[in-house]
Amino acid sequence: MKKLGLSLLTIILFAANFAIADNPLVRHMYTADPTARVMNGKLFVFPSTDIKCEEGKGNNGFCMPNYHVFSSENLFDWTDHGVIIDQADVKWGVFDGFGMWAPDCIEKEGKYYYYFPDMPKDTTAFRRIGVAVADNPEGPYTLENDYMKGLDGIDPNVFIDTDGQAYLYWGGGEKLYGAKLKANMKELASEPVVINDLPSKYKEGSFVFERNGIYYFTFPHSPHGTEELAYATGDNPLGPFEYQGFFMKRWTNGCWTNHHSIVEYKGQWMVFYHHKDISNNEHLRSMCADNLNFNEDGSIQEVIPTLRGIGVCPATNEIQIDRYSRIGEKEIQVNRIGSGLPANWQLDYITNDSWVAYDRVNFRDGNLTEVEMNCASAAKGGSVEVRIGGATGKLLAVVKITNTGGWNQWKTFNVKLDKKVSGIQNLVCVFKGEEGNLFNVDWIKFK
Ligand code: FUB
Repeated sequence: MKKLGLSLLTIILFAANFAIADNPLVRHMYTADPTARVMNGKLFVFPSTDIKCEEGKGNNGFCMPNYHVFSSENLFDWTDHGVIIDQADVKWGVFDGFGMWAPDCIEKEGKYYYYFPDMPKDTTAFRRIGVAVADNPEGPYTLENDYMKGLDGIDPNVFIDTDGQAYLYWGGGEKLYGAKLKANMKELASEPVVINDLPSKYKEGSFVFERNGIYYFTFPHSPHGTEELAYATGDNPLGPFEYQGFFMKRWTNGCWTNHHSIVEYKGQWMVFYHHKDISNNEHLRSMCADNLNFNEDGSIQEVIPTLRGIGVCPATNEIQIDRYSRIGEKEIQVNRIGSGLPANWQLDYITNDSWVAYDRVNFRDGNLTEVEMNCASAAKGGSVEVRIGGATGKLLAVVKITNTGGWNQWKTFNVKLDKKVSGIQNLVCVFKGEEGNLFNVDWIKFK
């Protein structure tokens, strides 16, 4: 077994608090295939990493060199704990294969078991699955010297049943597989079985969980070309399962993959998934999350992906209202500010009487007295009615915006609040002015 020499150093170098939330969750790098797990009372997310491919590298257009881990307690501020496993650390893997596809990690008896696919040096398969073990979710992880025996394929997923028995699932193609794991979590304890009665066509990315005695076998599936998130249910971790249909529609704007995990945190179920929000390139993906709800009979309600995502935003943050929850009838465009990372967006082409709502802002105990907005305008400007509840809800303040010298010349405007506001509220900004485009908005913040 090899201790990761890189890990401690990279944890120290990269560990930084990125006060970001909404969707996508991480904006300073590309993250795909997120597995979310509750560990030590926090939510940890184990995604893969997308980078731009040099010619001839990686497979299927993906170049994936390493794994980071992220955590959050409030679902709003995410900490990047840095690289926990790099392709160069995997003894049995091609050191520059860029084949570190979707991973998973699970806690058992105080140890954290990390499962990942990599291209094997011995060329016996497209991908083999490796294991690394740590005392903490954020590492350092100790890698096994060799890959797991008796299986090959992509997208490992682990599930531990209420009786303590662990299962491994994997595969991509027409078939997905599962098997019991030994107590050491590093070897199969049973022959792999094909998960039965799933629809034909390409499937991958299994994610299994149990709720109220129902075992959910969830998976990305491509009956119509690109992947929708679908599920089947059963009474046992290895089936038989009955196919139930999709719970998240496929992307229709040119992102072939989706890959997800489902977790309950502080009483709310959520689905973590990926899209190409920042890059508009299906090989440079970004992880997102949204709430997920069940019907009385245990069926999963359709999840409609949002910009707003999960979590409560502190009113004192730079609130990115371009990640709005709702928008009025009048169109407002959302465009990137610059093209580099970390990604940032603006509300663009704002006209009179348009509005956006940004749900779940925490105004705490009501001691905030001022509002600030970062705006740009090459026109006359206008004003922003800062309200809570709805577009005609309680008016907190009116912020006057003047010409700043250009549509990219950003300036902060501020005004005292006319009314006190406390607790968690839905914030609404109603835009007012004369004809044409008024101003652009980057963020709003309370002091
Ligand atoms: O990220 C590479 C591959 O794309 C994953 O392993 C699949 O699940 C799909 O998301």
